[in-house]
Amino acid sequence: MVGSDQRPVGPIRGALAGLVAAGLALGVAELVAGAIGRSVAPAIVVGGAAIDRTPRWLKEFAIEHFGENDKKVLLTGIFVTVALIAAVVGVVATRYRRLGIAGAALLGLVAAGAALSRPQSRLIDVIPSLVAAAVAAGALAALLSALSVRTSTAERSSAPGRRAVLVTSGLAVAAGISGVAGRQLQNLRADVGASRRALKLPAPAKPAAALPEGAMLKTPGVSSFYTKSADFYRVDTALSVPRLTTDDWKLRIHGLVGREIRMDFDDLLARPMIERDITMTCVSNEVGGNLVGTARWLGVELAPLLREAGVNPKSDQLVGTSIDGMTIGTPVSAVMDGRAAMLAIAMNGEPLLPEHGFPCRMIVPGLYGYVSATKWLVDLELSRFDAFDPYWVRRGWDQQANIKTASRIDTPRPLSRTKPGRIAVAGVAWAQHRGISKVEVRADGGAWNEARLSSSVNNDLWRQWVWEWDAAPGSHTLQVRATDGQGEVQTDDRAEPFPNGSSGWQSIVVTVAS
Ligand SMILES: Nc1nc2c(c(=O)[nH]1)N[C@H]1C(S)=C(S)[C@@H](COP(=O)(O)O)O[C@H]1N2
Ligand SMILES: [Mo]
Repeated sequence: MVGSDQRPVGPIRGALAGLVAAGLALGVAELVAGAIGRSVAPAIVVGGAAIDRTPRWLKEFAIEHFGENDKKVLLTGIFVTVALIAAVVGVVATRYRRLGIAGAALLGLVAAGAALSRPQSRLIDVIPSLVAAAVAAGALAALLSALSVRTSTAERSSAPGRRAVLVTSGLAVAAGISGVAGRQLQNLRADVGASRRALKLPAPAKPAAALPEGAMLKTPGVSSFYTKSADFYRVDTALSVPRLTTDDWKLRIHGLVGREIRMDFDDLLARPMIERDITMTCVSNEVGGNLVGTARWLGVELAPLLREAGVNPKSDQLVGTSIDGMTIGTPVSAVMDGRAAMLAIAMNGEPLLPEHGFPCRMIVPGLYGYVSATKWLVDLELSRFDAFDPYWVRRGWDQQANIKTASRIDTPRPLSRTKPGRIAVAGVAWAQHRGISKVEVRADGGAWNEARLSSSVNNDLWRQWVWEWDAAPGSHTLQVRATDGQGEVQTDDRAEPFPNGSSGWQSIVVTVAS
């Protein structure tokens, strides 16, 4: 392949060529994704396909070690991997030009396959990855030929020729510009920030009840009664937050109904709104964990809407689908039994944050999020449990899962050191839709002591609790357990989150200095 007017390209320059070609391919793909208005850039679809296939132990490991940064870690991992492969491909291409160029194109084809494998994918989703394949191959070929041209200066030194420098740096700059421009274009096409700012929230027809005296404890260290939206736990499979504006939002209610309903956001806003304080919990929450939060939700009551559609009595599962293809199945009976099941548009007095489902999500008190809380909701299908398995059920989680009674010690912190004397042991307890009637705490396996509870607001909410402990020097174990509104004591049977939520009493060790 190396002709008489060419010189071999060294491995370092080959690796650089591979990196620049990959960068340009990814940048141009962002532009194309922006142009077609779909969040299907190669790294996003590969990451999404990886999430779909991640084994449970790895998912749990990621949640445990990276928490809400799990998506950043995954994307960083993808970019580092792509960079390594691109560098290797570039080096290979210095010796086997055709093989290297084919390898570059193959990377893009793999991404195209990933794009097609995503739920809710469309054929056009392969375009950014196919373009990336062509750009990667073309750019690598161009870079290698520029690098291998003999010039009069290059003949005398090992310095790269002018053309090589120009082509390489030009393509590198083009990579950066196209990537940034692509992101901008995606923002312009669906300006969620502007859509959120423009949304005027209607006043609720049924406002939330005023909080009674003593609904919030003032004990330092205890979780605040309302969780700030920005601090609210986030759990979803969306590698890039779906961009859905109120203008683009549409909802279809169909399936086992008498009359299909289609509505846009104005139709939704025109309906009477309810407002309700509700504590949400993720099924992946470990004993003592923080995948739980409380907010004031505003939305359209779901039961009257479904009644308008006319629910066929054969339907027992309501399947919500999000714009990014997540499917979540909720028992129709729970939605219709009078609880505050809603299509929420606001959280804590503001339109939903994009990460929490803007512009519309489902909320059903009492059920874990994976069976109730579809974010970026666009489709509701009245179906049957024996006819359709949603995303997490296909991965082995239970079809139905009520939130289990749980209690958590917020203060003192596990393994902390304190001074002897009176110490406030405090935290929160929840048993949504049954309510909390009692919380008990004990030290070192002794007698249970009843904690003081914050006043009850509604049975879909957590309650804060506090118990004054006379702490003597030494190492101590503190344990907590709650009793729900039906008199059922929280079980001490330890269970992992899989397949229907964790259980067991939280137990922490603290040291009291002498
Ligand atoms: N579209 C979509 N909706 C979703 C999910 C998701 O992955 N995608 N995750 C669910 C899960 S498992 C939980 S616990 C809640 C979390 O909602 P939050 O992130 O607003 O706290 O959203 C639910 N709704
Ligand atoms: Mo969850």
